[in-house]
Amino acid sequence: MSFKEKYDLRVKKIDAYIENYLDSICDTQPNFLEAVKYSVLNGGKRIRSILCTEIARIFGIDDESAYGFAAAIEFIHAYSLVHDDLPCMDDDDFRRGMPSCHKKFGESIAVLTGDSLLTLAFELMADICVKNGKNAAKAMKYVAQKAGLCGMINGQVIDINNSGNNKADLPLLMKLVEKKTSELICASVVSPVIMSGADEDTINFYEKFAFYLGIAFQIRDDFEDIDQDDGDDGSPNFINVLGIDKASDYIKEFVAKTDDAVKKIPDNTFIAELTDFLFESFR
Ligand code: GRG
Repeated sequence: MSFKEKYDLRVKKIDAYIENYLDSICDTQPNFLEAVKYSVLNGGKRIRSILCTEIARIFGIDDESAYGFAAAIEFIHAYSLVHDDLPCMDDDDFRRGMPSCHKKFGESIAVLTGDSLLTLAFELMADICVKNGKNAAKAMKYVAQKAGLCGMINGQVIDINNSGNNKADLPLLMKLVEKKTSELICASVVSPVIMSGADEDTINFYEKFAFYLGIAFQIRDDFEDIDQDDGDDGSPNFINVLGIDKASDYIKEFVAKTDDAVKKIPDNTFIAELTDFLFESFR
């Protein structure tokens, strides 16, 4: 099977899991369920959930727990995008090539869609904790820390605090990106490692891998924004802080660190193919 076929199959499996889950638990207003499904399922690369299920496979985690955590992290990611697009945040009319949630369903429904997705994520992970006990609870706490007050939301606050700051430097940008982008990627990679009961050194290794991958992923996203002429929204990014040449060098540095880490992951064929696919034009 080609990498593309393997990847598409995984996206299909995650999407089927998410759709099934939403249909099985939801007795809510039809327009609201439509907004929730629209925000999670319409497009998106599913990088976080694919990383989560693949690392879970490597660590021998059962499918129910792996898909539960993967879907929960996809819910958190989707909530962050819905809220980020709101007029009071980034004010984006489009997401994944389609009208953003508030453009299609109105602002009140978009706020509630994000709220529900975040709440659902914890309902779903809690189900797994009930079945799997302490290590799953530790993994859920880890996801909460990476997504919350000191994690991704903190990154969004750093971003808002620095909107229009044209004197932002690399340390500030790295802090912003570590929080806003890397931490949720870290939650995706490390939560199955924690669920497996792995030791501190192993957890630290996968945290580093996710950090390198997250930074490289964000620089890639910044390059894609200039390609799509969607570049400068006034927030610090790798292109406006470093310039194109230094940003190209910087992404190569982080892709190399990611590649080195991938080599140390056991049974790494798919992860290596995935990072090749993401970064092939940046080596
Ligand atoms: C509102 C709490 C809150 C946080 C918002 C995620 C985010 C923080 C803002 C969105 C804008 C942005 C560029 C975030 C950086 C992370 C990132 C690259 C998101 C896009 O992730 P992809 O490319 O998206 O995986 P898809 O659509 O493929 O799922």
